[in-house]
Amino acid sequence: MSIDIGIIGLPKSGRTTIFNALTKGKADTGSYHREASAPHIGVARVPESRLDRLTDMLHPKKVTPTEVRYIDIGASVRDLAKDSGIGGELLNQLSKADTLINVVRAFTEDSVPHIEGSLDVGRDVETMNLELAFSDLVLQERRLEKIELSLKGAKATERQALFREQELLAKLKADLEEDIPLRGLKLTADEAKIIAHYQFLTAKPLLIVVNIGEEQLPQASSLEAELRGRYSRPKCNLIALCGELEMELAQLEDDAARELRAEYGIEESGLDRTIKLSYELLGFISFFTVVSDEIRAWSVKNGTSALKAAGKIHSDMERGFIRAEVISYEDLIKCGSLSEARKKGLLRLEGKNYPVQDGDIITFLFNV
Ligand SMILES: Nc1nc2c(ncn2[C@@H]2O[C@H](COP(=O)(O)OP(=O)(O)OP(=O)(O)O)[C@@H](O)[C@H]2O)c(=O)[nH]1
Ligand SMILES: [Mg+2]
Repeated sequence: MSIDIGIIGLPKSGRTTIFNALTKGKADTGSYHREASAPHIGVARVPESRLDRLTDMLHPKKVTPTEVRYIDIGASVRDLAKDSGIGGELLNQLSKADTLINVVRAFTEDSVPHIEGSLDVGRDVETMNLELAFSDLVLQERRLEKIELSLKGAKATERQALFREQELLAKLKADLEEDIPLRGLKLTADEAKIIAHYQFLTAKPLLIVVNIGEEQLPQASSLEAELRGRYSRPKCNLIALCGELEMELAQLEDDAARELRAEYGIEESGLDRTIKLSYELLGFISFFTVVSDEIRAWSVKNGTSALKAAGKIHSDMERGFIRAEVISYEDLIKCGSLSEARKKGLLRLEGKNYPVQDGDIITFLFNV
């Protein structure tokens, strides 16, 4: 399973630079006319220091981290929403993303002017929010028209469901028109189910990545704190980083990157923070499995039961689930090995309803 993150933002905000940094890629930046039909897609491992530590301790033959897939669509969401051809296809890809990153430009570069002619983080955040809302409104209106048509010929049994959907869509539309993104709404489980397949863009968690220039790095944390105070919302957070420097760092070996980061006074890689915050927004946690010389990291939503977690690995494991043998990451590190942990009685047996905890090391016992 991989997690999909869609990268959006205004032109020349540094989207492709940040995509390259995140994926250690080398996609062309600064290209003025790119084929709208060819988004950049790249895969990166989710940085997970606990996985590294477990690897050092258990010396497995194989280590499998979780993966994240980044998509830099390189086009305006508003334009895509109007287009039903190639644009529709691109929008479709964006709709499949689990979460979005909005790159907002704060760097100055005279050779590449900002498309609006000036820098204004607040204005650009708002512009993207409007583009996302616009796209959702187009979808809602199309669906509402279809419902009207279907209602004409619908049987009594179908009408109920159509009315419920109509009512809900009208409510969401009114909220959007009041500038309330769907991600901030408290929906009932029933409502969430009705709209899940629309994959509305404003329903997705959003991380605003403010792309600062190198000269702003000394003030990066205070700037970030200030902007976060202003623009963070439910399921919407903000981070400030220098895309260009992060791209350079991403091409270096770990040690060299650490040294350079220290020179700039950057404590933690901006990329690691980006993915961590995206995970937080999604409410994702990690658990680990150790099976025949392979250590593997898995991502699930916080609150996932042991049974469903087993199903992530293999449907047989869910079907034939017996028990889960669980130890917390901290306990395993203290013991130094699984056999030592077993001797000390620290391996717990948990049933199918056990809510998996972040950092759990789990062995599933199953029977097929
Ligand atoms: N000085 C400076 N320049 C940057 C920074 N980030 C990006 N740039 C430059 O800004 C230009 C645009 O960057 P891209 O990453 O291509 O931005 P984009 O949003 O993908 O742009 P388009 O897809 O072409 O609209 C490039 O020339 C980058 O080198 C930065 O942090 N500082
Ligand atoms: Mg680009």
